[in-house]
Amino acid sequence: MKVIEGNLVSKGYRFALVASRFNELISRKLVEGAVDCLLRHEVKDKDITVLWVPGAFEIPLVAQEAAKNKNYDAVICLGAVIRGATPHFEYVSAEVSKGIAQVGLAQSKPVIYGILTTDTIEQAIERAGTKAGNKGFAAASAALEMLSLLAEIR
Ligand code: INI
Repeated sequence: MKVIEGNLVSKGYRFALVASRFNELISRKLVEGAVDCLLRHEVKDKDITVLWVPGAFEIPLVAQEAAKNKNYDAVICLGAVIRGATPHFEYVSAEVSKGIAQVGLAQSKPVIYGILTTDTIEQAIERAGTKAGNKGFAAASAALEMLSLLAEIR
């Protein structure tokens, strides 16, 4: 049996974080969590670029530009889509999920989905550095693992 799996060791990789200003209180915490994870896995500060977009809906386009760019090995998408009184949530969350998946496949690079989709602000806060951890940290960890796994396979 042969098992191939990634580790969390960065080998000089460069990361683009694409973050949404909408629900910025939450997004900033996700960015902080992702940066914390990367720095603690010995990624250099100069190898992290944060790209702010207006809202989650705009994330896929900028993620695509970043993924196409040879200066970035992985793209980490961060934001929070929180359900409101209208169907807006459904449209934004559907598009951002589909768009991020498409970019990763089209560019053959890790494009990580660190988007919270929650019913309430409280649920988002819980996942942005309080009792349910920090989804930004987990997204950065997934990026490291995917880079290592892809390097092994390739
Ligand atoms: N953008 C978000 O990032 N989160 C949300 O919860 C959200 N809601 O619910 O409206 C949201 N809307 C803005 C959207 O992403 C676009 O920026 C806007 O529609 C302009 O295209």
